[in-house]
Amino acid sequence: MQSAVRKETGDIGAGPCRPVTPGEVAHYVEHGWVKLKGFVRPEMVRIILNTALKQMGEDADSNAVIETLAPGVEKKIAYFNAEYGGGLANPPVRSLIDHVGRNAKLLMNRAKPVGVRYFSDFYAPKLPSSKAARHGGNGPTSFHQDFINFSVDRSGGMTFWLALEDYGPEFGTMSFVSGSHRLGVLGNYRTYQKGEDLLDIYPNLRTELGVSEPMVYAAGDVTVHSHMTVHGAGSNVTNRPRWAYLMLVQPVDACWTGAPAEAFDHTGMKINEPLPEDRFPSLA
Ligand SMILES: O=C(O)CCC(=O)C(=O)O
Repeated sequence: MQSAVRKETGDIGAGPCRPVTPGEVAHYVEHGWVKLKGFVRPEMVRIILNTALKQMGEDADSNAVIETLAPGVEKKIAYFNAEYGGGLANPPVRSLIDHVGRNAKLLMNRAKPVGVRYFSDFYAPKLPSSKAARHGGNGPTSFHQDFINFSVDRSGGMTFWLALEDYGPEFGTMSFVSGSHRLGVLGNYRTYQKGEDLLDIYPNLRTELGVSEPMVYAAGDVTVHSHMTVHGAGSNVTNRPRWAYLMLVQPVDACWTGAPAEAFDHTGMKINEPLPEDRFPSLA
């Protein structure tokens, strides 16, 4: 059943990206994901790609190796080589993150509107599968949901996935299971057995909901997915990295559950309280 789209989108002003349209909000509400063509301006895409190249090298594999994210949680995953983006401290990128927050508020579409806060930003290059990689990140992205990894007490969070160059399916672009954002929590990808993913555990999703074609992105295109939406990607079978920059937001009233968090350091945080404003600023 499609929820009603509750808010007017309106003009959010000129900036590093365009505003989402009412049609895009309706698509996100119905399917749990949406593609925003030409969302980020080319100058901003260039700034982000240049910063990523400086931090990670042309091969996207020259950044420092970090072994663990939290006790018992390995950083190395097949999906991509994640590197913190530091966007809040970089004025032009901070401006993009602020606009992402304002657009996320429109997409979130809560009946009683709430604000949106920054959650994280990182580069997520998928490395070529034909080459050895110091960080991993050169495999497929198993079909999964994000929500359970984030240790927050409510859904509503979403990821803006920005393509920094033009990429088709051969680079390992994402597919989405439309409508899966309404299914509840389906497990943590870290529990999957080797070679298994969420669609092996819940095979009915393929037939009952269907899996989208892998996305085709031009530089500056964004897909937004709810942290409840099942998504995955193939390997990058080209000979160069697939550069993406991810900006994640949460509803402002989301509270830390107290579970050890792999996405952030919970030092000083209080169980059942909203994420602290100094590290997770309100954006909209
Ligand atoms: O970039 C990918 O291949 C996967 C991205 C992803 O899993 C996410 O944004 O949650």
